[in-house]
This record gives sequence, structure tokens and C-alpha cells, in this order.
Amino acid sequence: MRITEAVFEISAAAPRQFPEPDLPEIVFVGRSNVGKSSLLNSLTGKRALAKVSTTPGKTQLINFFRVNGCLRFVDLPGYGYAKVSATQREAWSRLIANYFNADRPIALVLQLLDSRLPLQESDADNIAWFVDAQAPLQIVLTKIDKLGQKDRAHQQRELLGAVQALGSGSTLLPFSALKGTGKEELLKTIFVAAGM
Ligand SMILES: Nc1nc2c(ncn2[C@@H]2O[C@H](COP(=O)(O)OP(=O)(O)O)[C@@H](O)[C@H]2O)c(=O)[nH]1
Ligand SMILES: [Mg+2]
Repeated sequence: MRITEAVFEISAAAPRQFPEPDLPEIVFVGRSNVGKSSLLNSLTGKRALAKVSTTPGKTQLINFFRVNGCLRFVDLPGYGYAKVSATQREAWSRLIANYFNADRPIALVLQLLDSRLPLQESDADNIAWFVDAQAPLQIVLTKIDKLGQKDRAHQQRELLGAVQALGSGSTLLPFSALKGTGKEELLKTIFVAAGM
């Protein structure tokens, strides 16, 4: 499975700007700096599809991309950045709630976790919420190239335990935008979820 076409549709600040819910949606969620833009660029083969940024926490918009003309990528703004104000944090929560309450055709939620870190509270909150909402969930461990074999096995064990404790049956999919690790498996997971 390959992505042959990825077209930016809209940056939406409010539900009225969301595209018609006419395609299965793959939702990308993660803390700022987790590697979400890099992952999107790697999957689509487009370097500048999602801007790779070194100043996280700025965007409060949901980006929609039409992929292969038959599915939609939904890039949610990053969260968990320490320097954002309480007001910005609330705006994030409202926007996200607007999306998940809008009755969208969600085929899969990809929750990105930094493979080097223990499960963060904000990530745990999200995962618990997705489990409760019975959303189709796949957890992706980013920047896996930064870990050696031993740390990688250790982190996978720790994170799997933490995720299972939240009631999720998701596997952990290791990914590296740098090396391309896990790219094929992730693409397959996406297309299968979308029924393709
Ligand atoms: N080594 C390594 N670095 C990565 C990887 N993915 C992202 N990064 C780096 O992590 C930082 C944040 O990446 P970015 O994609 O902008 O994260 P975002 O804030 O979640 O969109 C950047 O400096 C990237 O170059 C990866 O797979 N391997
Ligand atoms: Mg980004």
C-alpha cells in the first residue's frame, strides 16, 4: 500500500470549517514535539506537507488532508507543551472535543508516544478517553531510532503495561521517520482500518 497523493484541504478552527464527512478519517494525535509532522511527511512522501517545527505548541488548528482521493488524514494540534497558557489549553480541549463530538467517520486514531519517555499524564488522559469512547486506536512509538536494542525492549514493555492498564488492547507500533522503520506496517494498518 502506498500514498500516491496527499492534498492539503483546510486548517479548521471550528466545526463549520470541517470538510464534508464523506471519507474515512485517520486521526493523528500526540504531544508537541512527539514527531507528528515528521511522521506525516514520511508517510506521504511529502517533505513539507506538515511543517516540521522546532517551536511547538503554536498551532491550534485541525489540518485536513485528502489522501489517494479515498481517505482523509486529520492532524490534531499537539498538546502538553509546558509553556502554553491555561486559555490555550482550554482552546485545545474545546477544539478536540468539537472534532470528536462531530460524528465524523473515524476509521482509526493514531496516538503517538515518544518511545524514550514514560507514559505522560496527558497521553494517559487521551488514551483513557479513546478507550471509553471505544474509538479504534493504534499506538505508535516515535523516534525509535534513538533507542538501542536493550532500551527499546525495556521501553516497549513499560509502555505496553501502562497502555494495557488503561484498558487499551492496542499494540505498540515502533516508528522512525528518520530511518523509515515501521512505515510499511503503519501504512498497512491505516489502509486496513479504512477498509482498503
Ligand atoms: N531521530 C529522530 N528524530 C525525529 C524523528 N521524528 C521527529 N524527529 C525530530 O523531533 C523534533 C520534532 O519533530 P516534529 O515532527 O516537528 O514534531 P511535532 O511537534 O510532533 O510535529 C524535530 O527536531 C524532528 O527532527 C525520528 O523518527 N527520529
Ligand atoms: Mg508539528
